[in-house]
Amino acid sequence: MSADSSNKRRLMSGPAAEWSSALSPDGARVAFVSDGEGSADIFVMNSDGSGSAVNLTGYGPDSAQYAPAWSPDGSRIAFVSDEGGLPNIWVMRVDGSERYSLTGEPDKRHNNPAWSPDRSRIVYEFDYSTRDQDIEYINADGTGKRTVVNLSASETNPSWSADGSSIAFERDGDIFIVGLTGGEPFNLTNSGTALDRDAAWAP
Ligand SMILES: [Ca+2]
Ligand SMILES: [Ca+2]
Repeated sequence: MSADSSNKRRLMSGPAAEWSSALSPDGARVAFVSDGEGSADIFVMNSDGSGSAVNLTGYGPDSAQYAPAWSPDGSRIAFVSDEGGLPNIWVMRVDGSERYSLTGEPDKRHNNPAWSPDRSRIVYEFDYSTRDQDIEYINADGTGKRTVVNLSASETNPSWSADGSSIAFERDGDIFIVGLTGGEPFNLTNSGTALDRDAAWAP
């Protein structure tokens, strides 16, 4: 797909809504969410539009799967699923096999997973209570859960720095950075009323 919008190509067509698209690390495939088969599911297809989209989460017509995040080596996808309870962070291979609940707390809400650059950990939002999300990370094998940030109000949309030493997140319309070795979160934008959204690290 070129930057020229005249060359944009729709990957799927029809009445279903698609959202939350994520390119694979090599750019060859795209994961996205569609409700075209009755509930939110994660599909993968070639980013050049060839072939057809494959539904990786067609199990359980009543459960929602969304927020796909590719592992840095492109072998796995972390995602959110409410299979068996409230939304948790799950991991599957890119063919949909070997899925498991990473966070394993069906009575708590989780959202927005992101892999560490060495793919050993996944950071995510943990919904301590309404309007008070916190940031946690967990090892990719489900061990070593740890709180990264637990402030009043909501910390959301975490992402890792390229060297894996820090995490960026949003809070009250600003972008903060926190080191994993401790210390206070640093307000990067401190913009008062302006809303700063969707922090992303330079590669
Ligand atoms: Ca589903
Ligand atoms: Ca909080």
